[in-house]
Amino acid sequence: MGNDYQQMWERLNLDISAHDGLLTVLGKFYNDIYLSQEGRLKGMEYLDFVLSEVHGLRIQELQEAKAAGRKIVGTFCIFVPEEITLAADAIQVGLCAGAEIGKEAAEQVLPRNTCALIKSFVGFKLARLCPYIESCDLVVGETTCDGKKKAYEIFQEYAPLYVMEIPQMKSPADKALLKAEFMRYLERMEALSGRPITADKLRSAIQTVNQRRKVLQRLDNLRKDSPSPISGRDALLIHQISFYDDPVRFTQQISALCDELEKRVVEKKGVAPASAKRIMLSGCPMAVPNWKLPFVIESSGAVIVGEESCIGDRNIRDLVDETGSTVEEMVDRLVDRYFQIDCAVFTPNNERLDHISRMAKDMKADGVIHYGLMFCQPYAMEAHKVGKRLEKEGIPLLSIETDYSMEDIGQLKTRVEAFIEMLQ
Ligand code: BJ8
Repeated sequence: MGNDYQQMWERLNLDISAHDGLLTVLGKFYNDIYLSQEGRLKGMEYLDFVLSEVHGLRIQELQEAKAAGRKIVGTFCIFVPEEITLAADAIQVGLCAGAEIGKEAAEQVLPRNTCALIKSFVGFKLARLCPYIESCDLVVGETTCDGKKKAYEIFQEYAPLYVMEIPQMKSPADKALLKAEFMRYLERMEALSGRPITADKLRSAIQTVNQRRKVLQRLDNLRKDSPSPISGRDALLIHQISFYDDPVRFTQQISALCDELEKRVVEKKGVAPASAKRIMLSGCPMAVPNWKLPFVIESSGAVIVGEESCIGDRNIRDLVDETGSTVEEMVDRLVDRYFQIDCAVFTPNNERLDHISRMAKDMKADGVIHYGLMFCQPYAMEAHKVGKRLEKEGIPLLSIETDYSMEDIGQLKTRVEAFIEMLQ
């Protein structure tokens, strides 16, 4: 990246020297954690390219789309229905960030005991580090955890924010609330884009997003095989990039990568020996470039075979029924699908326990590592119930809480190595 995009970044009012610092750290991190892996799939070259251009070419594409009249919508949660965004001819991008770099700026306006994910997106905005946020015509927040919903009150002073109300329970009244909120969002998107959302457009958007989910399901299904044909780091990166890339192009590329994976499965060619312990991750989402724990796990000789997380299985598990014929019917089908999301902000949330247990068995995981971001109450509290359920099922669990700093990496490594040793 570099000079070619300098003018674009200046136009977006980024802090150029801080942004250069971010790209340098990101590049080094990527080299150490990704490019150092051996025997990677040829198809990963596309992901390497997208990541190397994540603040370059993709931002340029967004700028070109804006110039052609399309709107850019940023989100922080998988509850925001991308189908409605796409049906308004807008582009949706994920804004969750996984780096510590804006922390100081964030702590000027947020309490220090706020989870790293929230601090990161607020910090990226305040420190002028994120070309995605700066490209957005609308940023959609949601009433999920308390940290996020209160942070949006501050964030809206700096960005064009819209807040979607997400229920916290799963009664029929909650479902009706979600539908009302999806209809309100649909109207907001029509107003933003100046284009009506027709049944044809919504149907086509539903198909596009379903296709992307299906290809990611195919990827994760192939990880059930032993030896695992792809590293957990690479699979996580694919899930992460699904939040930034053009959905149609991404689906084509990952489909080709899955063809390659299928061959590996037939040849029994794995990224680690069949004896390597298989670990499933469960818990908070890991946004780019939060690769710390996956790196610790895989550099300790284990392989990650699944992510029970919003950047992972929770985002792709359910498809939208494509049979609706009117806009309202299709919104009902969307609500049916999104209402199944088992985020820890819901109470009770026992479906998640069932999913974790089923997924661990499907993926033939030897153990589960529950990943919580420090100060994330919903997932920290739920870790207790996850522990009890897995104990009953005889599945070993290690529960970890961490943030985006590198200070605890030695301690994490010791705990993870001891856990893997215990699985032998
Ligand atoms: S549907 S998981 S994307 S809310 S880690 S900010 S919960 S304090 S990210 Fe999430 Fe939607 Fe749920 Fe998924 Fe709060 Fe916890 Fe921080 Fe979190």
